Amino acid sequence: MNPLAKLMTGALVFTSTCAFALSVHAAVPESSDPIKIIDNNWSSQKVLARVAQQLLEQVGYETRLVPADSQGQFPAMGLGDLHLQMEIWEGTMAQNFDKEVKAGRMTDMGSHVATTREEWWYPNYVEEICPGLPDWKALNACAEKLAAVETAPNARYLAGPVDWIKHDQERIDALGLNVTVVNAGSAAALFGELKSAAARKEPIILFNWSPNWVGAAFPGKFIEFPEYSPECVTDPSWGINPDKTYDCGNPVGGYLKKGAWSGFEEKWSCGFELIENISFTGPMIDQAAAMVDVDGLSHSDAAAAWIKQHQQEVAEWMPACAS
Ligand code: TMO
Repeated sequence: MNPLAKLMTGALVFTSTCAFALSVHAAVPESSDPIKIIDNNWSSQKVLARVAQQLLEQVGYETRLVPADSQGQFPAMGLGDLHLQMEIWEGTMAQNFDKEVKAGRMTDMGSHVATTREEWWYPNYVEEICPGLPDWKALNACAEKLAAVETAPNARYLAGPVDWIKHDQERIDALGLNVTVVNAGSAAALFGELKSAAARKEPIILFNWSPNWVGAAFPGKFIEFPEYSPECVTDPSWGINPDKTYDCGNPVGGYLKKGAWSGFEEKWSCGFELIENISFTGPMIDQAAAMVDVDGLSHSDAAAAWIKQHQQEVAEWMPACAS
């Protein structure tokens, strides 16, 4: 075969391969409707939602970030009004998420490598004020030392914003704790109080979680409540209080999942594959939060910097259909 004929045969094979590929896989994006990604109210979620957004846009999708609260987001995803959540925390969201998955309205897109804990927490110096911590049984004996003017003689517990439903009051009742819950207005307010209390070594007990940037900046511990079991929150007879639910702590080693509207896979199938492949480690989540809360980047700049820092993992997450 002369060189020209050879080239032409090659071109023909190339063209027909492409045509075949196109007839099997719809072009990306399969739909130009925007993928509505949920934007919650804590830093790692905001950054990693934008990481997902920037990666989906790289592949060719239209996206929107839509603010939603931790509980209302699930019925909205079930209805298809919202489409994607990158951080589903077992300790705050399992019940509402499971309900949508069981009804077939949401898809469980798998767990990240990272495991999670969401619990009452204190900076280490509080042990000097309340010996016996981290055991929860130490709390009542030092309630007055952990009190604030508005809670005395009860200890003050600084919880997160109200949409992070934590059932703190149920737990306080079930375990007979002399503690009053005060809700912070935002994650920034929560950790702002920690910062000023720690600067003056004042007692503080507050909600915290892991992975997060806080543990690296302020050494501290979670309070150890009776071990969590799913029956603890459904069966009053389970646990040390035979008449009440929530006589236990939050899950230790809880899951962190991705979840989507059940119609996502059919409508944006290549994007679905991409999200399925994504798996965050604990340190990846710590970094996402620290870029904003410690380094002061905006959420979208942090997402872009995060993607740069994790180029190798990102390349591995990109599915074949994206190229
Ligand atoms: C859902 N959160 C990480 C704030 O506990």
